[in-house]
Amino acid sequence: MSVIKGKDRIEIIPGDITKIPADAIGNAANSSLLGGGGVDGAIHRAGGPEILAACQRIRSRQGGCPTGEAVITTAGKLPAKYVIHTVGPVWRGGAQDEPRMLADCYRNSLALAVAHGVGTIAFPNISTGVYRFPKALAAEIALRTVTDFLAKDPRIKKVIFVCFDRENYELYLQISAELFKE
Ligand code: AR6
Repeated sequence: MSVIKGKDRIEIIPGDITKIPADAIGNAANSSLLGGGGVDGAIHRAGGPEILAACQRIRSRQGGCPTGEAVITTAGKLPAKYVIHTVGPVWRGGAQDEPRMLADCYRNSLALAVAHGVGTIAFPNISTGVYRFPKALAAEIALRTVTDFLAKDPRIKKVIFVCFDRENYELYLQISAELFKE
């Protein structure tokens, strides 16, 4: 019997996550859930006001989203079905539990994806823009956390890391080659 391990279900591509027709795309949001710049701004702009309206309903229910946690909404006009909004940690030097909080973003997003029957999910490089998380460390955490999750849970069929900037794309290729070498 062949066991499909985590790494076989991971893809790394350059590009814009708003264009990806996955079941779900991740958003690097902030705890207000009211939108912002970077990938968050791009998702709200391209997906239209339905996404913000859904975020506002979540806010009135639970008052925002704490760092490391995730919430799910419609993807509005995007080709994806859902947006999973997660709040990455702001990098403050690394001694404030930032690595664990970043891993929590990926784990909690994947758990929410599974709960909604998502088969394919695309992630941006959470926290590596405005929140200044060092890109190489963030890539290693993202790849390790997702691979570990996939190895234990067969329900997610594919995770696509969508790298908007060339530096992240090259780091993901390089770090995945190191992590996954036989
Ligand atoms: N598709 C994929 N990735 C993108 C796109 C895109 N269209 N646009 C940017 N990126 P950032 P953060 C990449 O700053 O660091 C927002 O204002 C970008 O190259 O979007 O988690 C929120 O509201 C970078 O690698 O998110 C929060 O306040 C990555 O997305 C705050 O920024 C993350 O950069 C969150 O900061």
